[in-house]
Amino acid sequence: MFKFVMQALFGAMILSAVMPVRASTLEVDSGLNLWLRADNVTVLSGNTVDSWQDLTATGSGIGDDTSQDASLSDGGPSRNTGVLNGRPVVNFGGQGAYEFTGSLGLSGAQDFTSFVVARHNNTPASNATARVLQFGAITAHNGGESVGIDIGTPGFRYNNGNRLFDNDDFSTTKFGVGSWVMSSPHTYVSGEFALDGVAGTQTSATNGSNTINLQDQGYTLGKGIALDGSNNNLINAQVAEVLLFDRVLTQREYEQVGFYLVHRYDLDAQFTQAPSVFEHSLSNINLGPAPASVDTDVHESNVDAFLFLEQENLELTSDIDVNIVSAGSYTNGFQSVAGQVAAGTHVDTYYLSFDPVDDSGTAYTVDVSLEFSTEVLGIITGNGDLIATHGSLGSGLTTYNTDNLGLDDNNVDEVIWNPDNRTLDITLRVAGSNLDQIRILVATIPEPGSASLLAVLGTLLMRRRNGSTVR
Ligand SMILES: [Ca+2]
Ligand SMILES: [Ca+2]
Ligand SMILES: [Ca+2]
Repeated sequence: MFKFVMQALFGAMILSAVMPVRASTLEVDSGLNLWLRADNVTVLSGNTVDSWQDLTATGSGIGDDTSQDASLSDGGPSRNTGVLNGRPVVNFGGQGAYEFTGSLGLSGAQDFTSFVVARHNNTPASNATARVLQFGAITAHNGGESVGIDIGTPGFRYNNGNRLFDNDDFSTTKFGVGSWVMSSPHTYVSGEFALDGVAGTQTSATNGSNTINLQDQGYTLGKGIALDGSNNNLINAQVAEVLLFDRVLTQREYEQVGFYLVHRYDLDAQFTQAPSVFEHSLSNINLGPAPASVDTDVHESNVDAFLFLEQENLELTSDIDVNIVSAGSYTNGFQSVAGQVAAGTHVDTYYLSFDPVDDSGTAYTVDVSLEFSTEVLGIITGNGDLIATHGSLGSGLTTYNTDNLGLDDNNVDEVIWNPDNRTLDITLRVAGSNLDQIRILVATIPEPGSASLLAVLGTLLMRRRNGSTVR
């Protein structure tokens, strides 16, 4: 009731809590040219899949924002519902496949990263050249100017050569997440395959120094194109999702995409390195490179706070003074040191900033709820304590304000650290040209194998209680 009164006073009109929709979110879309999911297919008569929609379609605002939908080129594939964690798959029976002929936006000596979630219908050995994706010279079908991404014996095939891997293949009993990464110098040596986040071991390479040199003529899905233009390497497998980026992802981005797929399909795979946001309803969040500045009047909004990741997996080299160190409800004492996070602890640091556009003196209030995937260890709310830790805990990429920026003992600013040690409910009130900023230290996600994977996959979940749903 107190918050309702304050919000009414300050003009924030939305009263009800905004609960997030629990759905997996892909956090990496820069350079994403093609994104196919089996729940986005057009189904004609029976279960036959007529076309498979590219989720980066024109108007989506995702990735290349260009439609490259796959059209059925031969009969056969069907959509089977409820196969994988309740989600559908497209089932290729070894007879039908898809094509898109047109510009895909990849050409020449090209970096790329592709992810595929798939399972074989029969033994991989009997389908060794099964080709889930081929892109390049699709209409000219010049085999030297396209690349095949294979899931039988997994690897790359292009330009009269190949690089193949022994990674137990994609199974008939378990869906796997395959990833194919091509980087400079764009020879077979620089093509890397991994299954379920584990790097494959090369078993053979033919003409390994040949470089990739793509013609930009589209792609085939579930088959390859032979030199005479006929189909080859048709797959007999189920495919849930395909992503193709026109670049090499950072390690962090790679882990985030893997995380997304594992979470979406409830898979057993080792993408555990990066904290990530799977579900949230706030747009003002930045887990990529830190911003250049959070100084006064840079990231402004009258209704939103802004959160970004400052550092991850930072080992503290000294004890860090914090103003809140345990669960409770706090409305004052924000400038007092309440405890420490000990040297040697590995932390991720986040910075939350509220900076209204209107600096005239009108007061603005926001309520923010954060749910982290790991435990909160301490919160810095004091002006001097924030400034003292900009250098050690902040981002080296970011310019910070160095004066009045901590929380106030005015009984409006409030931090509720909930007993689960993962969720925070925070109220910030700012008037004039001031800022409310706090720094949050959370435990770094453990390395693979050191803790229950699914326990930490969960969420860094963010919702804004007094604002409209963003997505
Ligand atoms: Ca596209
Ligand atoms: Ca301002
Ligand atoms: Ca304040």
